[in-house]
Amino acid sequence: MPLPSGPAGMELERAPRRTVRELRSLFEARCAANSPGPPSLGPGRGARGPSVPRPTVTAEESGPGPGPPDELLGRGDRRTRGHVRLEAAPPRDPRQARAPGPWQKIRTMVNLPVISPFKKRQPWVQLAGHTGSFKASGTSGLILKRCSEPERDCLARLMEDALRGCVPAFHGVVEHEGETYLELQDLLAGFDAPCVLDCKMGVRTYLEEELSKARERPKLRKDMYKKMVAVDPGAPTAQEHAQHAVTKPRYMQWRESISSSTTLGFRIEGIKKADGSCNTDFKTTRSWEQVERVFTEFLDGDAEVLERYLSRLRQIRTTLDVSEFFRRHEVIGSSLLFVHDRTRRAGVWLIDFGKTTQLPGGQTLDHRRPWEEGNREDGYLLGLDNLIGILAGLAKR
Ligand code: I3P
Repeated sequence: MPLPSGPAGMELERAPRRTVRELRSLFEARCAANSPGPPSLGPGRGARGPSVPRPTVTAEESGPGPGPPDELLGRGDRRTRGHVRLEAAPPRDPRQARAPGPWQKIRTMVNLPVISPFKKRQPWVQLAGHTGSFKASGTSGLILKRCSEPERDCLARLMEDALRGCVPAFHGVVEHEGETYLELQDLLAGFDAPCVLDCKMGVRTYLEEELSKARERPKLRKDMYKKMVAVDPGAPTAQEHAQHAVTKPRYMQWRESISSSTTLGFRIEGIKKADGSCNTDFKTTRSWEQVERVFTEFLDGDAEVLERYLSRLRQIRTTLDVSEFFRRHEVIGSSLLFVHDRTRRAGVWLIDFGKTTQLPGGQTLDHRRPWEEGNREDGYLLGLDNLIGILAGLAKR
């Protein structure tokens, strides 16, 4: 792994006391630009139902972030601080095991609980995706993400693929308070006040399946119409204005066209800075130059972090070339998560596989050809090459 090692954990920083209502409005506003937030956050995507996988991977292979203690990785129906383990990953290399600290360690997780985990459901900060998908794990270095079968199946396959060091380690499925969760490596563990950027990959953010369903049974979305009008009152057609609603594919295609998705093959979804401030206002960040400006601000002039990101992106690029998983899946709605901190530790991971779909009957994709309905291309490599081009351009300055 080219990722430098860093501190394994941090002491718990208690967030200032706020009422639940304050917290909810603060965070459900999805981190309006420059609003103060808790020290870490990340992406999260929706969940679509329970289930049961089984793979494992070492923390070493998955980049920074400690793995769970071995005693929590045994098989069977075990309880771990309120979790029932439905199925566990096989035992890992004992060198990766870490004894719990003398007192509660912070879990700088992709989503950080504002107060203490499990006492009650807490608001979570997310840069993108559906809210409420994450929970603290009872195990340091891990987080829980609401289980969706497609994502569980992808993660299980990824643990057996060349890409397994490029995604969060998947430790199995647990149940907590009647809900089923994926137990995942906390990618922010060990970072010191991490800066995080979520970049959604691909020229397309909806499945072909969603398109055909919408055609068969058009479902009108008033919420999406509202989001559209908020950005551009002139965007809806006369009919959409009259209905005060748009279909989901129409909204998603419009989102792709006003951002860099359609042209560059990726878009920036959100950024969280070291001071906790977040910005998710990138809907119209579209051109190469606009994206350059966002990365320049995110990197804050740190050439070393930039080099680390570039080298990690190139490593991911090389790995994608040999990944069977990548060849055989339509990768939709997945992000690259960039994380660095003031110690200049830096990493990038592929995350969010809820809409990543295995192709039928040995079909493969090249992830670069233009998408035409039926060919299922996603433009992932177009996006990755452009991202590498943008960062390489910045490195030369
Ligand atoms: C959302 C975004 C999500 C999508 C969600 C959209 O739009 O495109 O990716 O979820 O659809 O509302 P925005 O970023 O502009 O808020 P999926 O990727 O899971 O489809 P949803 O509202 O149907 O969940």
